[in-house]
Amino acid sequence: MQRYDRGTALVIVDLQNDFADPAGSLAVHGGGNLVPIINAEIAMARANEATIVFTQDWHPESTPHFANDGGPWPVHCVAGTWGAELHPDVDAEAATTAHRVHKGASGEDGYSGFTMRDPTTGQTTPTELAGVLRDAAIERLVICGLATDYCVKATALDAARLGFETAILLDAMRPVELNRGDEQRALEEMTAAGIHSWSTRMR
Ligand code: VGL
Ligand code: ZN
Repeated sequence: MQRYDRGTALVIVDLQNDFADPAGSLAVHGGGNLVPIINAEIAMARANEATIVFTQDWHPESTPHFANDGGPWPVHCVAGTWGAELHPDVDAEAATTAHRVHKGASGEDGYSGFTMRDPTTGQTTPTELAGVLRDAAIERLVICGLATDYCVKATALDAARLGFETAILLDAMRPVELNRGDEQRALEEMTAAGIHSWSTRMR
């Protein structure tokens, strides 16, 4: 089965230095190993005229998302810093030409590429992602990246809710696993939402 075509988008979640580089402030174990795997997906997606989208965590210096301000996370992916850049080994053509969705720029702490959540009111607002995909007549999404139990999960659940036929690439994602079992629970939640679990080795 052909994974990519014009009606499909490859959504690469938060493949940024702070998550994917061992020196990143929220380094995900094995995150850097994903880069060559995801580059192969990018090549396949491009060869079959699929749309490619990167999401990027894009925080202000101070936000309730960060431990300094009462949140769960160390400072990471501050807009415009090294940590917020895509990993330098990401396919250069895709990194320059693919659409990028920056999330959190106004201090929102949502994890999904589709929605942002105001940390004080709890209100969610959409990002441009759904519009970008609809404008390109996308019906199917293949999602990978970092991290399985936060931004990949939130993005995939929103995608399914919005009616996209959604699959995740199990060997092209890694969990934060703040609590033991988070990865497993995330995978179960996604399966229950009708999201397909694929591997990059399936052709
Ligand atoms: C993420 C924790 C905090 C993610 C983002 O990309 O999964 N995790 N911010
Ligand atoms: Zn974040």
